[in-house]
Amino acid sequence: MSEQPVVPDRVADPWGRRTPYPAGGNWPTRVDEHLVAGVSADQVRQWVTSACVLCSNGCGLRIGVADGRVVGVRGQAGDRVNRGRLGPKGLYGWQGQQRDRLTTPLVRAEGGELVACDWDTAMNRVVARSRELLDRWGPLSHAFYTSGQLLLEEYYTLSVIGKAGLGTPHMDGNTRLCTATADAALKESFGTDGQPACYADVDHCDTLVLHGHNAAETQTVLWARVLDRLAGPDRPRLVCVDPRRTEVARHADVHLPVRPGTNLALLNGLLREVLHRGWVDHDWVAAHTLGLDELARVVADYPAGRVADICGVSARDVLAAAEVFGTGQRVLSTVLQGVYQSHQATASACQVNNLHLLRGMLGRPGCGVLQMNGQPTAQNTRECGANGDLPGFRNWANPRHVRELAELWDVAEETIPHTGPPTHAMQIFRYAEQGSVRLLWIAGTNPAVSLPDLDRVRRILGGDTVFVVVSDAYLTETAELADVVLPSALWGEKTGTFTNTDRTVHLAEQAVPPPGQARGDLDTWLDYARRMGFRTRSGRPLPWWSTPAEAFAEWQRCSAGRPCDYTGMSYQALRERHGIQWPCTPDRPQGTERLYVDGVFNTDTDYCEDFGHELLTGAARTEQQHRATAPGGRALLRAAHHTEPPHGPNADYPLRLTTGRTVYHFHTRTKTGRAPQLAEAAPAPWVELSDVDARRLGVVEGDVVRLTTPQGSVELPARVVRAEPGTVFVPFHYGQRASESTLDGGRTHAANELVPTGWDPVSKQPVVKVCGVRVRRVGAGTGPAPAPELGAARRVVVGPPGATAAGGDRPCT
Ligand SMILES: Nc1nc2c(c(=O)[nH]1)N[C@H]1C(S)=C(S)[C@@H](COP(=O)(O)OP(=O)(O)OC[C@H]3O[C@@H](n4cnc5c(=O)[nH]c(N)nc54)[C@H](O)[C@@H]3O)O[C@H]1N2
Ligand SMILES: Nc1nc2c(c(=O)[nH]1)N[C@H]1C(S)=C(S)[C@@H](COP(=O)(O)OP(=O)(O)OC[C@H]3O[C@@H](n4cnc5c(=O)[nH]c(N)nc54)[C@H](O)[C@@H]3O)O[C@H]1N2
Ligand code: SF4
Ligand SMILES: [Mo]
Repeated sequence: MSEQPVVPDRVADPWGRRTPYPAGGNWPTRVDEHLVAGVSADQVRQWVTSACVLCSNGCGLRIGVADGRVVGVRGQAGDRVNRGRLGPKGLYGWQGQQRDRLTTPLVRAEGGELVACDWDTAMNRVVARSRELLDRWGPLSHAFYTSGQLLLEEYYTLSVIGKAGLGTPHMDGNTRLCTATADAALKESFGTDGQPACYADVDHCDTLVLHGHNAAETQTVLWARVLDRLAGPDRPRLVCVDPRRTEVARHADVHLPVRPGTNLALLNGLLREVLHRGWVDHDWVAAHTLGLDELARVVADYPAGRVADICGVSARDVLAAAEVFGTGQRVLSTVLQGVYQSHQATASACQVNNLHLLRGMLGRPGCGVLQMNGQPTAQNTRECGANGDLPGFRNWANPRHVRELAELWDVAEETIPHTGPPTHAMQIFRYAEQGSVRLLWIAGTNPAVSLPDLDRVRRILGGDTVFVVVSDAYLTETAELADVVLPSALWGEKTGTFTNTDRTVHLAEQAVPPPGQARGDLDTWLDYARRMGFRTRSGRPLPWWSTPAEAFAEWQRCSAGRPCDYTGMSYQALRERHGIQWPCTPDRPQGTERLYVDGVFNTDTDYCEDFGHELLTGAARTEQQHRATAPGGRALLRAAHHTEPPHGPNADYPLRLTTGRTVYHFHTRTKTGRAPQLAEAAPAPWVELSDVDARRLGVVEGDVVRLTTPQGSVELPARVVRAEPGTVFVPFHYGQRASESTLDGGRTHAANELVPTGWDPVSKQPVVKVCGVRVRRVGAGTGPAPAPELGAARRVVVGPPGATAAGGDRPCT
């Protein structure tokens, strides 16, 4: 055990030194620290409580402040999530906050350019337009598209403004692109959102199954925990389902490199084996679930041979994976974007829940499902209703839930939108395109890089049908298209809470003031509400709170009695305990490690968050239909047949394009692209081609290739990797702006130039993991592709720097 900080190089080694431990042991502490050059730990005047906001792991840390500026970070030794560790983004990413910041509001001038102004000018412009539209067109003219990266207090406040002030159902987060499927699958199977398992289950499990989750690159500290178990005395078995040869795949006992878009066939096949081989806890299933007969009937059609044909893997490996899962005594499964960003996303994610339900493998140490989150605060977007849902996992179709909120907010029930489902992000953009959404407020997201079909997104945002307000800290690709840009304070410049994947809530305190006139989003939205004059029935200003602490207290009231109950927490307790898991009530102040330990689920008709959907079509079920099945606390085994991806490969576009992440960058790189260590580690985009496809196309490492889909085409240097043929991967991080120094002529090479619009019928999550693509060689490059030399992008061949694959290179083991 070491509590002495180590000063690591997390670019060369993203996971750091091993600290092996046995099953049931405590994950040892290892404190990682990074201070800017020239500053030593004893020069740090203040260490401020916080947690990392560069992924959903939510690693506890402290922010080092000297001379009024942030000079470094140190992992929090006592934190249950990371025990002191930080990955590359956590250690270095914050430095990007110190460059190129917006310091004044901007408004679009007569001549079309954005010009600096003061807050009054900018807010007056927003409020004048907002009033005019409300008077003439009503609340449906307004939409909000926000984030999974703001703070709980901000989401809750926005949610109240949107639902009780304006009364618009058009509110969503970029969580729609991120974890809408986690949310949907948890509701379908268990009745409400809420993560059943927790990270401590890594300590106890004997088997791990990662579905479409490149944890090694996307939750590096979670992966370090797994590596420490793999290196310890009771090594758990590991199954990896991922088309690419990721770091996870390299460590796996069984790697299933499924074709993108075929998860459901595989999962149905695994379920069939589990049933067939009798790896089922029949008593538990009878007592705690509904729907076994239907599930058994559907999955009977997926023998291993058929699954192998659909997924492009060997039947032997399918059976081997089923056996590992079926014979494990403590199995932990994780699910992420390889499943969520696909056309049958919710149906597939539900099958992972089903695998665990069949084996009664939930709610015990080492047993459970992590329907992962991606963004640091995505859980709060969902629980506060900034994704359009009603706060506290309330059900919009349940009149009693609507009444509770109307009483809490002191507004008329009719004000709160509840006559239909909330409007999902892609539909909001469609309404903006058609002209019925006339004011679109975008905060904490960069859709001009992250949404599918960018050409269309730019046309919508840049057109004159919709007045676009952007709250961001940088002049992003999206902000450039706005009518008004509001400069935002970032992490460390404001105070509030957020909740990670395993329900751990952290307090993130203000360490330094924001630059120039930048402001926290809470202040911006409260300012808007005040200027609009929103009131409760009794005439109080709505919202009536002003500070983060007051907003938190209001949220606690709203969460009372719901699954995400925060009533037993306080800022002080969070400061002292570095992370508390909800539900946390006055009689359970320590929080709750696992949900559903008693096998009772949140499916009671009066309590559940949703009455469920037909998984294949997305058709919603009514309260009456739900009540008729009388789930009464039992989990629901939901089934569906596999279908081919609608935009999948065809004769013109024969390969499968999939998109995703590299370890060094966060999304559209507004922070990581400005942090020197990370920017240098992955300076520009590339495309990964399998060695087999590369040979067929006459492509060697570093050659420039053109990728074409019906949406568009981009040219990128090729990284040749060892992988099953047929799949092509492009990182989605690289838009136009954050790559100033590295891209030719400012052209965008964003993956989303290529990706068509489409979404899962239940969660409405856009499909960005599979579409058909054509690849052609354009010419020789200038050396190896600018891709990392580790993780899934690792080269098949290595040579001296600057060398191409031809001549003298040796195979990489
Ligand atoms: N370094 C880094 N870390 C991050 C982020 C980041 O931008 N950078 N973002 C955070 C966020 S918001 C998110 S949502 C998470 C995402 O974390 P992940 O989901 O782990 O990341 P992705 O790279 O999007 O996709 C994971 C894997 O899905 C695989 N895949 C593609 N198609 C399929 C398929 O059909 N089936 C299966 N089984 N797998 C498939 C891809 O090959 C890829 O390796 O990462 C979080 N952490
Ligand atoms: N092709 C393809 N597309 C994808 C994905 C993929 O795998 N492939 N993944 C999808 C997923 S999972 C995600 S999560 C999205 C991410 O997509 P985006 O959300 O568009 O990506 P970010 O770069 O994180 O954008 C967040 C923005 O918020 C700003 N910001 C940060 N903190 C604050 C704050 O406190 N206040 C305000 N106002 N602004 C702030 C940042 O500067 C940045 O501009 O991309 C999605 N798009
Ligand atoms: S694993 Fe995620 S939360 Fe932890 S340091 Fe890395 S980016 Fe931050
Ligand atoms: Mo995400």
